Amino acid sequence: MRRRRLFGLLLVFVTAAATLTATEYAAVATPGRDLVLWYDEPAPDTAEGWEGRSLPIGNGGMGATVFGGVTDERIQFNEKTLWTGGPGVPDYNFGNWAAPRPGALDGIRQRIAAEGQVRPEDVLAALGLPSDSPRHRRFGAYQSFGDVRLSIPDAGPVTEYRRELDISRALARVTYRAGGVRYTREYFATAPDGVVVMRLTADRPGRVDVGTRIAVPANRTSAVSAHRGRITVAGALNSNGLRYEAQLQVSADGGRRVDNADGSVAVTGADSVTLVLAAGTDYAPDYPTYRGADPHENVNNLVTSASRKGFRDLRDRHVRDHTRLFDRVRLDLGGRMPDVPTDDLLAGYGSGGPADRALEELFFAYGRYLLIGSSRPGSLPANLQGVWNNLEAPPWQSDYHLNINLQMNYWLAESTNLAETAEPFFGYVDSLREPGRVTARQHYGVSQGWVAHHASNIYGWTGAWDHTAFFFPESGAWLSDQLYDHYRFTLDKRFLAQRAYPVMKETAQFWLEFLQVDPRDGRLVVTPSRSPELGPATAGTSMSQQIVWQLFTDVREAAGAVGDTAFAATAKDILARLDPGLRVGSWGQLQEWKADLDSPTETHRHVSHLFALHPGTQVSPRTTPELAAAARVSLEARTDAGTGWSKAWKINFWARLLDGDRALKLLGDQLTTSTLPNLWDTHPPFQIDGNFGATSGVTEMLLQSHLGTVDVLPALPSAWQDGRVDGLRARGDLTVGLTWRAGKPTEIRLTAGHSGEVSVRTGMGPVRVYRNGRVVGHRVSGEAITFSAKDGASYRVVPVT
Ligand code: FUC
Repeated sequence: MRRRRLFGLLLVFVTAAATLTATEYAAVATPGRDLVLWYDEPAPDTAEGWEGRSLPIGNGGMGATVFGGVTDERIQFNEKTLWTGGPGVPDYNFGNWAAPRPGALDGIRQRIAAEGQVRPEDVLAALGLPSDSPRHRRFGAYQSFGDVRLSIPDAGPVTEYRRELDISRALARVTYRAGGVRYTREYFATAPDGVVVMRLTADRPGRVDVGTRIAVPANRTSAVSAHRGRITVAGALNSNGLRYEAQLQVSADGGRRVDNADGSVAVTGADSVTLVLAAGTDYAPDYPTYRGADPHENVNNLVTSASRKGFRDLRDRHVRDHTRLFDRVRLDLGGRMPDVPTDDLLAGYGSGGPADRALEELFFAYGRYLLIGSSRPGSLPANLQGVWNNLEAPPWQSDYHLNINLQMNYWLAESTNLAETAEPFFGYVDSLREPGRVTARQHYGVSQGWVAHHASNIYGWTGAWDHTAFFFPESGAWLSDQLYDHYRFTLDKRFLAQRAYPVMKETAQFWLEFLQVDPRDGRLVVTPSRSPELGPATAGTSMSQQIVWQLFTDVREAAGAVGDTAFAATAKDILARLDPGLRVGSWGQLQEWKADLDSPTETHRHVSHLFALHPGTQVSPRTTPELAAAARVSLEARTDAGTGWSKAWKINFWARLLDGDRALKLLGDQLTTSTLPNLWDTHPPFQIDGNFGATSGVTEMLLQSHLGTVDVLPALPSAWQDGRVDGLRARGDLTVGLTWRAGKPTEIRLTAGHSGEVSVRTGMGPVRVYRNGRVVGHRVSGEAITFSAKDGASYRVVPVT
């Protein structure tokens, strides 16, 4: 409530006087007050309780989920590198054959040229991929590390129970009264110290009693010990011999601590107890062995040095680190957070009132929270479940699906000002090149470049699976293009020259050889190609062409920027001959295939042929209205139904179609039908891409820049009449804040990281541009204005009233 009043005050400031600086805004707005998920009961200690009700904390490499049981507390935890499969499995093959089989696709290509299409099974048979049964034995799966279990004596009936997750500070808390004592537990996963920290306190001295142990799944060897309050569990996975170790330091303030022979530690009569947990494996991201040092020393050092720091110091360092990222963006849609638990808030969504807006703000911010928690430099990227998995055989191995899911995980990274979180993603894409070169030769006889298919693990799996749905050699092109987008957002030439361009060029080299001339029209096409995960194998499937078009368009631009003129010319030549994958079909739809095969009743969750609309740049109502209209027809036909990530993608599509009301409708559908009580997205089951995709979608509603112009409030829903957002990023190294009233922007705040021309579609009519209170000249062209920005300077654009 207080926040709303302060925000009202803020709006008065903004409209009456000049803009506030970020610091002034932070001082009056007390952001974060509403950014709390809370519940009045523990999460049940069941699979459903984990999935739908436990509360996630993470530091990128490690994740943990808090159940909050009063007498039996479970903190399930993960570390990203604990995977079965890979080189430790005797006949690990990276998804390749023992011997190269170039020319494997020749017959299929000839048949497609003659007959137009073949069954996906035929492609699979031609490739003759070795089976990976039983159940992805070689590919492996991400593993639960284990559970920290706390046993707490029953202190009598519990009142005032509250379990919460403050996402603005990345702190989880459980508090309740029992037997006249208020008990509080705090939990956080800290990136600067590399550990998970928990503390139990009571408001009366000597009242903390707790038994502590670590339990690990049965699919590994394990030796457990407790010595001076340090629990150590170590062993190796049965699947692949990957060594693992977890240590938990139990430190009591007062009371008595006992190390038990079974590896548990008990504390009685303490004022408080602090627990510090670290975990690791001997995984290393190095092809082809993927093994490094035994985890013991690192885990031991992390726990020892964090335990020395003390709880408050650890918490301060953690909150500083988290808020440095999290506080960069603030969104206010006019929400008013009611005083109800988050599961009730979610269940009550749809009234259209300020509680809906509050949930939308929270859900938007939660996507950023989850990305900060599951993707930090020095670790692997966020997988299908971020970093959180409670199973030995998780859905889809909790892997890296590359035919939309991993890409979607990072759609929000640049636009919501969390570029650092994409570092593990960039590193991962880069790491696929080495194994991917072998696969390019093995599967296709392609001598240059690399390829990956629809899914990968942490052990360089770049071959295709022995399953028809999974032929998707375009994944590398799609992934590489997100490295280029980092350059477009930051204009970081060094990143372009040293990181993005080498990956993009090598990806393009694969396509130089893989593309074939379609004998029917002489255009370059991908053959065989499929629309993920639907329909026959054909030549020139729309998504394949659009992805390759985007890659060569961006490679051409990038080659120009780094001075590789020869390759820029090659890319130009390919683009002149490439089928762009854009056709309007018989019922007005954007065709999914080169031939008009689309069924108007097909409602498949993948809407792959709209890649050109989002995340691609080929189709837009601003530049290609007829194609955009056709995209709309296709999207309508697919309906608003879909799994979690599918709805999230549709938010982005509708935003790119500039239809804010429909985008909000999809966001509402996602909240009501694809979101669990802990606000995790559910496919079903839990899959984190939908969280990330939704946050990206909300951002696309407020700000777009993919066409080179800063497009302000391009898809503002009529329900979001008044609002404010700060700290979003636009391509061109711009940080953008917006204020709007009655559905119209009233102020645009831009800070330029580079000097240069800035174009803004203001949506304001005649405007003035100010820098430090002085008017800056601008040109008007159509609905956009252009002015010259200076590196480091801030600008304010307001309507002329
Ligand atoms: C793709 C999707 C599925 C699922 C899986 C992890 O294959 O088609 O729906 O999301 O990834």
